[in-house]
Amino acid sequence: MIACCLFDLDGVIVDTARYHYLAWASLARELGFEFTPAAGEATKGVSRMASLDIVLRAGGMDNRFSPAEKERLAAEKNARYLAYVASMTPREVLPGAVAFLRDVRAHGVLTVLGSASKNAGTILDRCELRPLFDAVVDGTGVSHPKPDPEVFVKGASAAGVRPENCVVFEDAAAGIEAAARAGMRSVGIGGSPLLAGATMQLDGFEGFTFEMLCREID
Ligand code: B16
Ligand code: MG
Repeated sequence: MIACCLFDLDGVIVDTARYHYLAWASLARELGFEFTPAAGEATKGVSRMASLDIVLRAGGMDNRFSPAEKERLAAEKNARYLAYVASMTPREVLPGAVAFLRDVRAHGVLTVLGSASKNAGTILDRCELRPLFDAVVDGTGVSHPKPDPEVFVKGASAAGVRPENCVVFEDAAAGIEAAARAGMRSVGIGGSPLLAGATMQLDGFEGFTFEMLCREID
């Protein structure tokens, strides 16, 4: 039985993954190296500071900066990222995501956001998505980033649903691992081979329905 669907935000509901990448890449360029899209994959679903470490490692700059300098670099990246977010509109919600959220809710199943992002609230407001979620757990409310299961455990508990009755929708390997560690089934979104550990995979939500989900994994 599925009683709650938990959704990652970046790369699942909205395409902010490319804004994260563009902001990191421009920071890297300023530091004197190229941060490739392939290297950027590893930052998906990972917290801001852990992403910064991935970026610096890619440029061979692991031990170059003090903690205070790293805070400044992360703040600079966030400012660049927020410049993209500021002009987001509901048109940037990924195809089929709103229809699927509505369909899930029409079946009496709870919908919860489980995102690592500290900017999730801003994005939900810009894209007019808040009314589609029964609860929101984001980077402002968790202390252990994915692949730690905390964000999904808190989401399920906010919904009052047991983990075995939850399904997580994720575009990042760290999120699929977090779901498994929380004892939840998962749907890997986007077709990356890195999501092979998910219960099932889906290219995107277009044409996908709650009944199809139940048929596949329930
Ligand atoms: P912020 P998700 C994650 O969001 C992103 O995938 C990841 O790239 C980002 O580093 C992380 O949020 C933190 O984001 O800097 O906005 O706090 O995929 O878990 O919704
Ligand atoms: Mg994501």
